[in-house]
Amino acid sequence: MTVEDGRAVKLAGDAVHPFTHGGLCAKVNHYLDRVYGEERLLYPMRRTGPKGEGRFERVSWEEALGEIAGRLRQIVAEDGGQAVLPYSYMGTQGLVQGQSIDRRFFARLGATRLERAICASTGSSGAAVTMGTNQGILPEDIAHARFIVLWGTNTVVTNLHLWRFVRQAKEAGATVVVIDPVKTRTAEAADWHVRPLPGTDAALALGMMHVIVAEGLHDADYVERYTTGFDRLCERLRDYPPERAAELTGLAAEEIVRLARAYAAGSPSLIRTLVGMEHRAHGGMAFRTISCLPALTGAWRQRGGGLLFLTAGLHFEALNAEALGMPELEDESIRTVNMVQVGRALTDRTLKPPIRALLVHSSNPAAIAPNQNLVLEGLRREDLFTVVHEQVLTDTARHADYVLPATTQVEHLDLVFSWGHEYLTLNLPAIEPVGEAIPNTELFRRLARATGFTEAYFEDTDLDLVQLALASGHPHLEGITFESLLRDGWARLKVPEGWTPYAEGGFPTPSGRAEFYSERVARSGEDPLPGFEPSPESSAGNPALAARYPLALVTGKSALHFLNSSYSGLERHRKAEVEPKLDLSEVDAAARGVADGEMVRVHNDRGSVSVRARVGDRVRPGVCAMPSGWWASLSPGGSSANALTRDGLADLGGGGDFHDTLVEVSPAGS
Ligand SMILES: Nc1nc2c(c(=O)[nH]1)N[C@H]1C(S)=C(S)[C@@H](COP(=O)(O)OP(=O)(O)OC[C@H]3O[C@@H](n4cnc5c(=O)[nH]c(N)nc54)[C@H](O)[C@@H]3O)O[C@H]1N2
Ligand SMILES: Nc1nc2c(c(=O)[nH]1)N[C@H]1C(S)=C(S)[C@@H](COP(=O)(O)OP(=O)(O)OC[C@H]3O[C@@H](n4cnc5c(=O)[nH]c(N)nc54)[C@H](O)[C@@H]3O)O[C@H]1N2
Ligand SMILES: [Mo]
Repeated sequence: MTVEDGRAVKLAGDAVHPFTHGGLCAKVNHYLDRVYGEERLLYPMRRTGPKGEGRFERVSWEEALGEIAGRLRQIVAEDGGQAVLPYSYMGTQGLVQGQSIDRRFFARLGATRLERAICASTGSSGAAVTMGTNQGILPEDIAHARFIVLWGTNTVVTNLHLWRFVRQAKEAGATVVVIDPVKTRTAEAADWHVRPLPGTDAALALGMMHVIVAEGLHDADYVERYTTGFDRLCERLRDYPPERAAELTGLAAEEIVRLARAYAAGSPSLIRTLVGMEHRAHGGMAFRTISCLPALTGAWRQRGGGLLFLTAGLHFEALNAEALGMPELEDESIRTVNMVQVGRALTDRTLKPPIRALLVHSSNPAAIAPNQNLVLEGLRREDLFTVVHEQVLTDTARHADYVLPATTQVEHLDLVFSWGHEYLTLNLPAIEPVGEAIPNTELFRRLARATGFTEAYFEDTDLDLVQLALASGHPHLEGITFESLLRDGWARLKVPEGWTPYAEGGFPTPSGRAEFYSERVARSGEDPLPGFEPSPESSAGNPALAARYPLALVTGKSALHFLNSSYSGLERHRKAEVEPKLDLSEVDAAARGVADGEMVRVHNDRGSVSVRARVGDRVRPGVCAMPSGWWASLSPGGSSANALTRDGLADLGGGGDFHDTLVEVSPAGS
């Protein structure tokens, strides 16, 4: 950051950073818009109009905190701490601002506990059944792979920095396959786009495994030494010859055979996956099943082979995150609310006690949570006391009784882990807070004081918190200190170079092997083997519903300039995206009398969204897609993608099933 006279004037990436090479993405490129833009919230404000209208008056911090603390004390006295619900997620990707003093505050209050599982938890739990962990290889090692399957991930849009290493592999002769029901920018850049019906990946993986075993393409030695349950897996695979897998996935049997052979022959072969597949009723099972492939072929043996998913586990192993959030303060008998189902929690009149106060920071549930209309119904409750700590007036903040201004990344101290690489970053404040903004930590210190909490653990400074996180003694932090981070800005966790974590087995499962068959799952009464079931909201799983709503809707992160719903409030970023569009196949468009570029209504029993149709070959018949991330208030018709999405839970890990959504599309006005 270049700062002149106390004002940030220029932002650039660090050219020597081994992962980013100084590249900034389309979102962060104009981060200073977020810092100084007109949209920025500068002062505490109190609501003066009806909820959602967005009319507020400026108040002092003292007044705001006094009244908030008073209301909280009153609610806790009448109904107990559980009447208070915290809501926060990934607004700040850092450890200090993301999960520290706030956690202590809500634990001390005895508030309802929030299950934060909307991202990566289901996939991780699924992968862990097979591998014992979600930790695969290091991202840069994708450059060593020669057959790369980008399975349910839109790398060019969501993880641009990784693309550099994919390109390196491609230049060295690698084949890049994308498995995605949607023809994304990544699919366009790949050598081969495999386009299964949404939610059928487990069937595809089983079909591939059938071919691999039938043709003897598996690594019998690896299987023998480092896996368990192969014989039982083979029994299961009998149910998935390529013809059956083809029927379930909507692919040609020939393509499944070709993919299986090419994958098994790849040397090394790598599956790169992210969260695209997990937001489904059987998302955990999909990850569990796909994770069997590299164990079956022994792809783990070679550098660049195996599976690449998340690296966050490396950071959380190394750092002492618990010293920040102090989970030991939490009373585990207190109920939890899953963040995916916040709409249900806020509108459930049978809850005892009901949620009477909602405190939101670092998240925008009105845009990112499924079943948006139910969320908004909850937020509109006049008897719900809502406080939102934000940088901009989001749709969630518009419903608040008090909106409090939050600092941005350039105004506060943080220690930033990474979901996708092994570099730890020290985030130093470059400028003084703009207006009267304060960091999340400071908000909860002040709230604790105003509420009358006197525990010493509310006094930890942000610097104390950084030091606490670094003081774990973990070998991956060897030589990494606050001073070294201050000097260098970032540090590579001390994971060995050329790390091949499971080249010789050593999976952290109960058996120490990759588990095709899971004894633990068998004991829980669930399917001990990988398998496929159609989603309860799909044409195969619910034909009656599909008769009314025949199209499967995918709402991924196809907006290049948004980070979930962050940046969608900024004019420059929104203009760059122009408008949300619905991708529709020519067949489905013609059947509905919809022309390319025409406004349509996408609808189901949960809601209705107005968008412009983009007719072409981006989706196959029976499937449609539109971006998530748009705010309802800034969308045509006042609703965005999540107004349509399902708000059930996935089979594992507590994630949502919002991609299992059926809709109908009609010309606007019909
Ligand atoms: N530009 C941008 N980048 C981002 C984000 C953003 O909002 N915008 N968000 C960040 C976050 S929080 C995350 S978690 C990551 C997520 O990164 P990704 O997982 O790469 O992104 P998604 O769009 O969630 O899903 C990826 C793809 O999965 C496909 N998909 C949906 N259902 C299925 C299915 O059943 N099978 C298969 N095979 N594919 C399916 C979608 O069509 C989509 O193209 O991105 C991060 N990066
Ligand atoms: N339909 C559909 N829904 C989805 C997804 C999808 O693919 N499709 N993806 C899901 C996924 S993977 C994820 S991760 C979630 C993301 O859910 P969230 O983490 O809630 O994502 P954001 O929309 O980025 O909201 C973060 C908010 O925090 C604010 N903020 C940023 N920094 C700070 C700070 O320091 N302090 C405070 N107080 N506020 C701050 C930002 O301004 C922004 O409004 O969405 C999920 N929802
Ligand atoms: Mo995410």
